Amino acid sequence: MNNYTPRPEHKFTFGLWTVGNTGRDPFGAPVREAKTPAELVYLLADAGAYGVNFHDNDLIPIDASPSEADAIKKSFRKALEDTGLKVPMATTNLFYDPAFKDGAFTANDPKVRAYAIQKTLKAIDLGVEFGAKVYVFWGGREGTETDSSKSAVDAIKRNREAMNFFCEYALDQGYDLKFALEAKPNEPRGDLYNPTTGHMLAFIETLDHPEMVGVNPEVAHEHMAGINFMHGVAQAWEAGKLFHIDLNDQYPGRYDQDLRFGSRDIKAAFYLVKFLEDVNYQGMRHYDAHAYRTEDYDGVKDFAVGCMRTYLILKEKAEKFNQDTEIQALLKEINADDGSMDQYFGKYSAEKAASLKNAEFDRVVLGKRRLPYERLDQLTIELLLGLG
Ligand code: DIG
Ligand code: MN
Ligand code: MN
Repeated sequence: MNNYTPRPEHKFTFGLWTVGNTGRDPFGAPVREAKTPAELVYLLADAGAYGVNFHDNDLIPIDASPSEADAIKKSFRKALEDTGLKVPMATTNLFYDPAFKDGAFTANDPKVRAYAIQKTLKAIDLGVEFGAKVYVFWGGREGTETDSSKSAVDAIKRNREAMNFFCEYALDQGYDLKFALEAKPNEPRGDLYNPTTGHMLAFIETLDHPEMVGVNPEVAHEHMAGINFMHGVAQAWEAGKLFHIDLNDQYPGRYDQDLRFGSRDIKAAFYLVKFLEDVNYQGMRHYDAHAYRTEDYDGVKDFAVGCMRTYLILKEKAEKFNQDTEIQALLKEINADDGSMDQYFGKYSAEKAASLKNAEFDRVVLGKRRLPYERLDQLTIELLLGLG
């Protein structure tokens, strides 16, 4: 076993919908036969995953009878027991069924909004039944094609009312559950509400129980918005709101590709892994991605193993970065601080402001200071290329 063999302590998880993706796309039929939830659990265990997540209807089809649902849950539970895989997260499919064509919680039709809340309450129960501690909300249909159709303020209020209801439900049921909101700028709707993690962080602060609600940032979604993913993750973490994370990859300016982690922007993936490891992030490393449509199930397993191997390889690169003498010497130089400015930082005081206003600065000298970022970045690139 080498450093790149996934182990349970790495907390790598996958959704049933990821390795269960049959390759259907808007221009093509499925290329892989569907596997049962139980079969997917064995596949993930074989790949080295720690856990498996699901939308309600990944596990229980929306039209399943009670006896069919019981049989599916029984075989799924046996597979979990056989393999030891956990179910850290669950979520609701509020985007596939035609009922949600105009959204779920933000739909104009109050019957759809009520049905979406009912479906989510039942899906929360199902997730908790299998041990989920994080519940994700991705509003795939919460948006518009034409803004003539809906007030953006009404949409915010409907989303808020729904989230407040779920927080009260979890408290009422005594569930040990945290909620994680996942942003995306567009697709499948023309424009989605709460399009980035930043919007979600602001929305959370308007809720009745903001302490119960965090975010589930996804690499592809922030990349679609042209945003530095690690910066958004760092902001969420610093606010104590990084409850979950969706790892994958994405070419800019494309539809949501949900590519294998690190397969497109290895430098961005490195900075993300370095951040998560540097701050000792204790959450799941969840892959919301799927194999190329060209793959058979051996290729699907290659995809899953590749997601985890790349994370572990970049984890080792981050350790080398932190130990590299030249890199660390440059960082020491760049961040040199003689402490002479400490008198002006921190909490405000009138004395501090008066003193700072009288201080003298030579901005010409400040502007001439050496900042060897080119050398630092070249060393980073060479580390990633295997020279370091
Ligand atoms: C899409 O990126 C969304 C759905 O797959 C799911 O609701 C959520 C959980 O990872 N991500
Ligand atoms: Mn996605
Ligand atoms: Mn996702």
